[in-house]
Formats: sequence, C-alpha cells, structure tokens
Amino acid sequence: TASRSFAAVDLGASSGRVVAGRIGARELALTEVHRFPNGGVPLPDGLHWDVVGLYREIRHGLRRAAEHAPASIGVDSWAVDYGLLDGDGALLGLPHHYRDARTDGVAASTAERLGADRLYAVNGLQFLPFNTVFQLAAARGTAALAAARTLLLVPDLIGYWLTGSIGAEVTNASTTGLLDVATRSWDTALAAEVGADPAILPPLREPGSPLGPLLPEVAEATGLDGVPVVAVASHDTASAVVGVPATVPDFAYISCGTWSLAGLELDAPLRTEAARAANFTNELGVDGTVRFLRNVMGLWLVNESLRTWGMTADQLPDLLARAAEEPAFAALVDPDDPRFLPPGDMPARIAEYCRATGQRPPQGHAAVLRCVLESLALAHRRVIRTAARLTGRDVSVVHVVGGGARNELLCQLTADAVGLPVLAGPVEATAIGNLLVQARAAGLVGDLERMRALTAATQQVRRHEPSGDEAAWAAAAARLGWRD
Ligand code: ADP
Ligand code: LRH
Repeated sequence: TASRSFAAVDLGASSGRVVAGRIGARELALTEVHRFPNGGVPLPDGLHWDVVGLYREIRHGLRRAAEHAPASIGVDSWAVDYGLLDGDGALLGLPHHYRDARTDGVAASTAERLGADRLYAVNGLQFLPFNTVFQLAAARGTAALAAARTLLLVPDLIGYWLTGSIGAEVTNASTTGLLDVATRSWDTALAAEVGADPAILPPLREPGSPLGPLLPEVAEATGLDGVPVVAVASHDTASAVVGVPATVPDFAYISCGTWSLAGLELDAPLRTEAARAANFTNELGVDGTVRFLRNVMGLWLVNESLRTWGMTADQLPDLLARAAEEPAFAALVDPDDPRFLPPGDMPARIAEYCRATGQRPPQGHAAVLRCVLESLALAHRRVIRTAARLTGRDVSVVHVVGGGARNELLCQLTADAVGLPVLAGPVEATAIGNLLVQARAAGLVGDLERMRALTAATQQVRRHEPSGDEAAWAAAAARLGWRD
C-alpha cells in the first residue's frame, strides 16, 4: 500500500505542537507544522491551563497541516486534568493545572479515608496528589462540580470541540484513579464516594476508534473538510511508549520531558504490596499493555531553574557544556521531594534541601544543573532497577525518548547510573506514537512490535555506553537512602 499522511496534535506541559507525518511500509517522516508554548496561568482561584488558547493554536496548526492532506487527526496531552461541561455542553471554567495547591492535604486524607490499598487494588496507580480522583475530592461542593454534567480529560475536551463527540479514551482515563485497571471500566462507586456524580464520566473508547468528522465550522476554518478525528493513545506517555524504537523485548523506557516517566511495558497489571510500597503505577497502554512505571520529577527542575534565572531553553546547550565540567556528586537531591512539585524558585528550594541534609548548596548555574542531572540519573537508576526486581524481568537497554533525549549529559549520566546502554531518541516519540495509532486504524501498520521496528528503522537514535563507576553510583544512591 502507498503511504499516507496523518496529523498529530501533541500537548506537553511546556509546549504543544501539531505534526504532520507521512507513514508507509518503510516510511515514517515527520514535519512539525506548528509549535506553541504551554504552561500554567495563575488566576485568583488557582493555577489553570489556558485550554481555549491552546485550542486556538491547535486550529492554527491544523490549518497548516491541511497542506499535507492528512487522512485523520489524533490528539494527545498530559494526563489527569479535566474540563467540566454543563448540561448545554459549555465549559464550566478553565481546567485546573495538576500543580495547583488545592489538592494539598486533601489527596493524602482522601487516600487514607478510601484506603490506599483498596485504591491500588482497583486502579493500580502510584500515589500522586494530583490524580483526578483527588482533584475531584478537592473540588467537592464547588459550584462547577455541582453544575457539571460531563467530565472530559484534556484531549477528549479538544476532541469534543473539534467533532462534538463525547467520550473518554481509555489510556488517559487510566490516570484518573477512577478506572478499574483489570476490567478497563469506570469504578462508578469510587466516583460517588469522592462526591462526583458517576454520570459525568463519559463512555470509554479505545485507541483507534473514530470520534467522527470535524464540525462544519472547524472543517471550514482549517480546510480539513471530511477529515475524521481518531482516538489515539491520548495520554501522551502512552503514545510515547508506542513511539519507543525498541528492537528487543527486554527494554526499559524513560519518556523524558517535563516529567521522566520510567518503567517497563507489561502484559497485565502488577498490583502487589511491594509494587504499591515502591509507588509504581499501572497505567494502560495500547493493545492491552500496561505501563508499569514511576513518575520522576524530570526536566521540570531544569525548566523552573532556567525560568528563575531569566534564561531560556536556547541557553541550555551552553549551560550543559559547563555542567559537564563540574565535579561529580557534589550535591544530590531526591527530585521527587514534594517541595519541588509546585512552580517556584527551584534553585532556592534545592539550596534549602541541601542545607537540611547537611550538604553544601551548589554555587552557580552550572553546579545547580549538575546537581539536578545527577539526581535525575540516580532516580532513573532506582526506578529501572526496582521495576526489574518487582517484575522479575531482565532489562538489557534503556530507551530515552522525548525532549530529554536531546540532553546528552543526562543521557550519559543515566547510562552510567543504571549501568546499561541508553538509546536516546526520537525526541518526538509521542507524536510518532500518536501518528502510528492513526496509521494502524487506516490499515497501514501492524502490531506494536512492527510499529517499533518502523520507528527504529526510520528515526535517528544516539547510543550512550555505560562508563560509570558502579561503586561511586551506589555510594551516591546510598546518600539519598536508596539501596537498589
Ligand atoms: P513536554 O512534552 O513535557 O512539554 P518535551 O518532551 O517537549 O516536554 O521536552 C522538553 C524539554 O526538552 C525541555 O524542557 C528541555 O529541558 C529539553 N530540551 C529542549 N531542547 C533541548 C536542547 N537543545 N538540549 C537539551 N535539552 C533540551
Ligand atoms: C507527562 C504526563 C505524565 C503525568 C503528568 C501529569 O506529560 O502525562 O504521564 O503523570 O503528565
């Protein structure tokens, strides 16, 4: 069969993009047609996402994608956050950002009230204070939740605006905490217990299923008349895992952007007490797979540091070159310490963490960056080694995909810390996974293994051999109290 084009809308926490992709038996070629910044907007009632602004950028991007004559459109974004619709289908206020403080305290008390082990038995999720179930508990009694007739996760909200179709794509629904991970269906009783009317949870849909054609007004404005929107793995991390260019079964992945999502792909959820205690998540992937992983705070620490210093990402390559010259293991932090979650002055928080743990705070931009990257590499080591132990699986290679694949220092430190080769790239694995699921719905590509083979054959990957001193990394891990 001949190749065809598809359009991927991929919304990350730090930027969104619209990518046109041409896919054929031996072809996978990407053109980024539009990119736009994203981030939280503080309003008097908390930190929000400007989803209306994002939607305008998406429409602009789709208009540019029209030149490539896409056969369909797919939308993915970050997880857990949602918009509420009233009975007329109108949006009830801007969605809250998962870094908003309204879940402080509520998440822990809700988990305690419902039972952390019971929650894990149902949803298999790591405890993150911003899981949708805890956001709903924090929103209990608000006017918006009382008026809500429909809850839509962000990609489903965009899909609704584009097509009028209402539904919840299952990979992203699995991050809410309200989905039974074994049956892949909503646990409506749990929703009711946190004070949300279960009727607001829309019907579930699987990746590959059609949402329908663009609404006439959107079709006209974008020049994409008759082009359908197709559900993809709408959780960006699920799409990123599809886009991993693995050629062997025993791979680990790190989807490295604002967050580092590190783990393994499994055939079934693993909800043992040990997995719960290690705070591993079982998020749903395509084709019945499970993403057994942990969130690591990721490049958020770098990005917020740059923001604090009034620097931009263009200055990163220069800063990274200087960080590479800094002495090793001078200061180390647990990147997942809750103090690093909200927006703010990261260098000050890192200094505070160092003082509280008897370390000399890093002095200067390059030293702060070195501290963050070594700490992230150590967290990667801990998560991947723990995942292997919990699942009893061997891991022979670690794939780093996402914007972090451009960070050669982080990739090398990760190879050194984990003690395994790191294959870095593609940077746009999420868009690739989005496009591949659409191509499959159009009958163009095969199973996950074949999709990955196509990515491996067509995309550039950089190899980092481990050259670290295991004893030194083990000692560094032990300084954080980690003994993996
Ligand atoms: P998200 O999808 O969460 O928005 P991305 O996967 O797009 O994140 O990754 C963005 C990150 O990639 C940036 O925050 C930055 O840390 C990193 N990055 C971007 N460009 C470079 C570069 N030239 N060198 C190193 N890192 C980079
Ligand atoms: C990464 C991501 C991650 C979630 C977080 C909210 O973009 O989707 O998988 O935990 O955002």
